[in-house]
Formats: sequence, C-alpha cells, structure tokens
Amino acid sequence: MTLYVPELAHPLVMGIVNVTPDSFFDGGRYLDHDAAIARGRQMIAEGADIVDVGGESTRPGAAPVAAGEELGRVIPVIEALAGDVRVSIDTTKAEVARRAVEAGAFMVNDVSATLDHVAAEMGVAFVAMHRKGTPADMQTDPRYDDVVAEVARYLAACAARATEAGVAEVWVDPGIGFGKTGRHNLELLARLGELVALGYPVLVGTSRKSFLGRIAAGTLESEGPPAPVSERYEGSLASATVAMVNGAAAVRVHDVAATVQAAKLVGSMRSAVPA
Ligand code: HH2
Repeated sequence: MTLYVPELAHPLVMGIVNVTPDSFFDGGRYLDHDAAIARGRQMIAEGADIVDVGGESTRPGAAPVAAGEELGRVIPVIEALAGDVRVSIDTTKAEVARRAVEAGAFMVNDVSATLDHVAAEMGVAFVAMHRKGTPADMQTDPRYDDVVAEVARYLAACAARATEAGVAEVWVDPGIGFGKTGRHNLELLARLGELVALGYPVLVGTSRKSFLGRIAAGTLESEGPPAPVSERYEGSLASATVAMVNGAAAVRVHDVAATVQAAKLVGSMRSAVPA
C-alpha cells in the first residue's frame, strides 16, 4: 500500500497509539488491547491518515522490552486496525517489524534507522529517523556544530542506503527530542526546508515533547522544569503547523482532530497559491 504522492492535497496526519506502560504522554492508557484499538478507531474517525502503533517507549531512560513482549502488545492492535487505516509499526526490532507487516502494517517507522533491509524485504515504506545517542544518554548535553547540516547529512546517507537496499518509499525524520536541546529542535523546525530539499518526504514528531513544555514554562534557556505534558497541547498544535508550513509531508501527533484541521488549512493554503 504505497502512500506518498508529492502532490498530496494536504500534509498527512499520523496518530500515535503507544501500547506501553511507560510512554511519556500516553503510557499506560492503551496497554490494554481493547483500549488501544478503540483509540485507533477514534483517530480514524478524527481523520488520521496513518496510525502509528508502538510497543516500546523511546523516552530517555526507558526500560528495553523483549521482542516477545513487544509483539504481544502490538500485533493484536495492528490486526484489528489495518483493514481500516494505514498502520505503521514504531519499532527498532527486525522481528517485530516483520511480524507487524505480516499483520498488516504498511510502513516501518524506525527511530534507530537500521531496519531498511527489513522494509525492503517486506516491500513496505520505511521511515529513517535521526537520533544521537541512545535513550539512556541522548539528552546528556547533546552538541552539534550545525545541527541541521549534521541531521541532513545523516538522513541523506540513510535514505540512500535504504533506496539501494530496495525500499521503494523512503521517508526521513529529524528526530525532534532525540539527542537535541530545545534550541536544536527549534532550529530544525525553522530550517526544515533544508531537509525537505533532500527530496524525500519528511515526517516530523513534536507532539507533547519537553521543549514545548520548556517554552510554555519560560525555561527553554534554564535548568527550570518544563510545563507538564497536559499543558503542551497548544504548543504541539502550533509546532505541527509550523512543520507543515515549512514542508513536512506528515506530522506524528497524539492530538489528531485538531491537527487534521491544521493540515487541511495548510493544504488549502498551498493550493491557493497560483502555480
Ligand atoms: N518520537 C517518538 C517515538 N517515535 N518516531 C518518529 N518517526 N519520529 C518521532 O519524533 C518519534 C517517533 C517519541 O514519542 P512517543 O511515541 O509519544 O513517546 P514514547 O517514545 O515514550 O513512547
């Protein structure tokens, strides 16, 4: 099921369903399969183009999950939803990616950017995301000379490797919050056009992330605490809109209904400009 066409009417909205006890925003809410499936169905009703199902949190310091446990979390949810919406699997494990595609997933969303060969073998789309470090250490003083240039170089190399491996549909993602300070995240959003210029559809995930809490609390430049996840809705919507205006082909969000409205606005705006 190929998804991306350059002349999309509007940027795509990818809804997040984390079937985990510990995801930073929705952890524990959808660990029960029925709850996860109901959440996915709600997102479909709200207009999600893709539902991204994950069974392992990537939050800083999250505990690793064994493949068997991860499979048990995600496969029933993918099987229930894949007939009604495009489902992507958010995993870094080859076995989970394979079984998820067999269960109906059409895209491998891989924050480690290592599963291109699996996506090629299974004939599905692949998202290569940039991250620096591992969940355990990625937020310990990340440094770049030029964050956008470094991320662009890395994603270009990943995308070239994936294409060479035989992946027909390659997406790239700057990995907001993965080994980046708030300033790095903001620079990536502001200069997103440089990633769009690589020629691959760009996915961006800012939803409820801590730099938004820092902006809300006025602690972007200090050691003070960010506003809690419950107070990051407006920043999530605003930053997703910025990403779409700056050329993102899709945004990965927890709040689907409002983001779909924003995506329609951006799509209408694009089509209002004479060719
Ligand atoms: N962010 C998270 C997880 N997967 N995948 C892509 N492609 N891009 C992202 O920015 C991205 C991602 C982290 O968010 P979330 O899934 O809400 O939290 P957790 O990792 O704690 O489950």
